[in-house]
Amino acid sequence: MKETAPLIATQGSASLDRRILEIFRVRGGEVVSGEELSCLLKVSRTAVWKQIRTLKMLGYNISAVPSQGYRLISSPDLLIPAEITASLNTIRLGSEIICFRETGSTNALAFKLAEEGAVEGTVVIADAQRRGKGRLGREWESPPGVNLYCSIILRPPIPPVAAFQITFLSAVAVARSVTRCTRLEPSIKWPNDILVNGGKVAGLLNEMSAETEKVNFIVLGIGVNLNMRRDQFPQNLRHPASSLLLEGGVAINRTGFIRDLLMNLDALYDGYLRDGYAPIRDEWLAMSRMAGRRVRVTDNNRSTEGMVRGIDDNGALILECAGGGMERALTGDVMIL
Ligand code: BT5
Repeated sequence: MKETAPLIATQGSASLDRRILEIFRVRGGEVVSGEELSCLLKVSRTAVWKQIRTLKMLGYNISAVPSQGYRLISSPDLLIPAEITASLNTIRLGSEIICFRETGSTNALAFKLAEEGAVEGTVVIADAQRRGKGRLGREWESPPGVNLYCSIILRPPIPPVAAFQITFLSAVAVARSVTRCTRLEPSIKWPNDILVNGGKVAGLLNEMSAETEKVNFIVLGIGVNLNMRRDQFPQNLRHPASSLLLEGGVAINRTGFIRDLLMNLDALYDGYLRDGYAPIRDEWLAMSRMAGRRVRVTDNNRSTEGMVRGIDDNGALILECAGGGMERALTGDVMIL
């Protein structure tokens, strides 16, 4: 499949697949005739039949009842715009949703689209990534069919020094979704990991294009291990890693999760534009459960140990070191001791 070939094209609010699925949903499992579908959708019966055939190839179980019509029996957990936008209630996020069966990196693609002028709220999702990116040139393991890999374009009217606030905002959104979609208790590990029972279940990679005074755009890259199995993790991970399935014992519906995540991000972003960073910082601190813990921060070859006392207005971790002196860590990896 071509690098940029969408799984199903970008959703327009009126795409045929989405409208057919909506009709099936409203009818709640009833048979709908081809003629009625063609009337409601204002397309030919052949166009209806072709779209039904495409949906079946994607894994929708649609039965054709002779001389009566079609009935939707079950839907696959497919990351496609038609499913994600159903009952998606957002102000900015999801204005465009583009889904790929596979791509190199959703962040790389979203960055390119943003440079070409993609609107704020554009979401790029892939079922699998060949070169999923972590921070500092690291790799993000991205097998197909089990997880969420998405990148969201934002254009906040903020200076580049404030961009870290958006990273904190996205960590809070992911943690909220984990809480809502499971019975698990996530915690945020500075600066960008989401942990459950000490295992990393999600990572964030936010990339920015900026001028001296202003951000042009930020790409929020979010990878969440939803249904990844133990054998799908590589051996040599830096920190313990896990998935929501492994921790909670229950498979997570990917479409439901991304929908919830987009709604959380949207609400938090709207609040951020209105009320600023303080509420985000407070929620981040509450969810980080790091205050008062002893940690070691490693940045290149430098390592600092101390007790976490909070985060400052630049997103730096404030550490109280042996002897009582305070140190700030703005970048690096943190290990809880
Ligand atoms: C991150 O980097 O945690 C950021 C990950 C961001 C991934 C998303 S997926 C959608 C979007 N598109 C992209 O191309 N990227 C973003 P970092 O803190 O540097 O952690 C990377 C390290 O975590 C690796 O070096 C591995 O040790 C480990 N790792 C790799 N894959 C993992 C996985 N699936 N789950 C947990 N840990 C993983």
